[in-house]
Amino acid sequence: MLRQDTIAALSTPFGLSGIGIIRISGPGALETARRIFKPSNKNCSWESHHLYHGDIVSTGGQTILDEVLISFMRKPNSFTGEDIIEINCHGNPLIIGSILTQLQELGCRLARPGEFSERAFLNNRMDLSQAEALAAMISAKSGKAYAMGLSQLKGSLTKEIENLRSLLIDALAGLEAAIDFTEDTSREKIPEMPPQIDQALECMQLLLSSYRAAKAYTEGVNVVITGKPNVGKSSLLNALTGRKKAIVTDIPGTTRDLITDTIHIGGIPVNLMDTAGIREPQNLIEKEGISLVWESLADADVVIIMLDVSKPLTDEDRIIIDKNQSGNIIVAMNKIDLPPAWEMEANEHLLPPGAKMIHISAKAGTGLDHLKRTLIDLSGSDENINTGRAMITNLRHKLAIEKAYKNIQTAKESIVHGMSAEFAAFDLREALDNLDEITGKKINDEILDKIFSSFCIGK
Ligand SMILES: Nc1nc2c(ncn2[C@@H]2O[C@H](COP(=O)(O)OP(=O)(O)OP(=O)(O)O)[C@@H](O)[C@H]2O)c(=O)[nH]1
Ligand SMILES: [Mg+2]
Repeated sequence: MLRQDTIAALSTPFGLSGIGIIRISGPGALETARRIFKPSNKNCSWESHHLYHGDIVSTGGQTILDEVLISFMRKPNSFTGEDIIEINCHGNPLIIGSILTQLQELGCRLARPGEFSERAFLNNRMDLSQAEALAAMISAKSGKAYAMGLSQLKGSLTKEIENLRSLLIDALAGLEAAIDFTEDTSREKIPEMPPQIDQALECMQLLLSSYRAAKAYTEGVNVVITGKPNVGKSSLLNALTGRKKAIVTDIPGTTRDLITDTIHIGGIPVNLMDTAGIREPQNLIEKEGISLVWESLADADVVIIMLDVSKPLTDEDRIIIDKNQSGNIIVAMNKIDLPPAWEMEANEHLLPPGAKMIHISAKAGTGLDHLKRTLIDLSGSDENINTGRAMITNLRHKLAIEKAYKNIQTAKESIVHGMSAEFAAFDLREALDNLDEITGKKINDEILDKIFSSFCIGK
């Protein structure tokens, strides 16, 4: 269904640059271009997918606003499936602003975030998972995340969902034969287990297990550094980032706020968070800082508990260890450049189960490579990940697959328990609906709006 209005937006970043690209999409795109563009060659025939040189002029035609290259992409062979005009003008916000104002005077509306992609989806140029892949590529924080987005844009996930759909449709056909039999004979026929059910469950398990590895590359790993005051948390943040991001002093309670920075280890974005030292707060500011630490610990993928080997263990250390008993934990024994005041070996029973112990000196830089490798090992990432295969990289898709998985399991159970085929058929249809949310075959407008409004303007 083609939209009636014509939209325009800058598709390149708003700032000083060599060129800026303004995109116009909709039924009025070509007519608008004719009124604003004065070709340098009189034979401008507006052939689709050709580039023309000339000037953008004010609507009266008296003032030249810029010298540009302009192209026309005739529907349906364009990104949105509508007529598109692209103006390559000079990248000065003043020029871009005046061209956009002219376009509005000629009846174009400024595009909302993601509106070009939304039109591409609504005009069946791509499915929803592909449109989301585009947004993910634009905001990718690592090369692998970009490659995963590209593979999804090329249809790897779409194909896998199609494959799952056909397995479920075949399974449904088998079950519906049993239902028809009952209607014909008034005798209940016990349905047989369609083999496609286990095949579908297996495919979905693979997809779901790809999510954790993909997430490390797409969203990064959230690492929180915690410990009592003065153990060297801020020193560690600075040592890992190579920047003086956090203030380091020998005064306990130096850090009050959460201080974050991102580094890349083996292509994985690692979001580091330095925190206030945990102890009985001595004032309101410190109290607020410490309550932020407890919140950030709840969202951490990996927690680094720092201990100072040069001073005896205290109750404050024990409280922090007690509060971090599960999850991915690294215990960083810091200040190994100083004489030790205690031996970890004698206190190993105090450590959280499964925690990795690493000896470091944040000041001297000792043990940091070991620490980085351990962070990556705990991130769930897979260096040899095949970014070309279908993967789940997006939480919305993961939740939809999980729902569909549950539907299929329920269908399987009702067949195992000899229940009427109608029950299993109902659950399989629910599973299909959940899968269709991923590609957008079936999705409500509110969710669509939410998805596209998170895209950037001009895409
Ligand atoms: N010798 C030695 N000193 C260190 C090491 N790491 C940190 N320090 C020193 O320990 C003191 C405290 O370091 P910070 O990094 O500020 O400690 P913190 O854990 O962030 O402290 P708060 O912000 O108060 O919670 C500073 O004087 C650092 O120079 C280390 O590996 N060896
Ligand atoms: Mg600090």
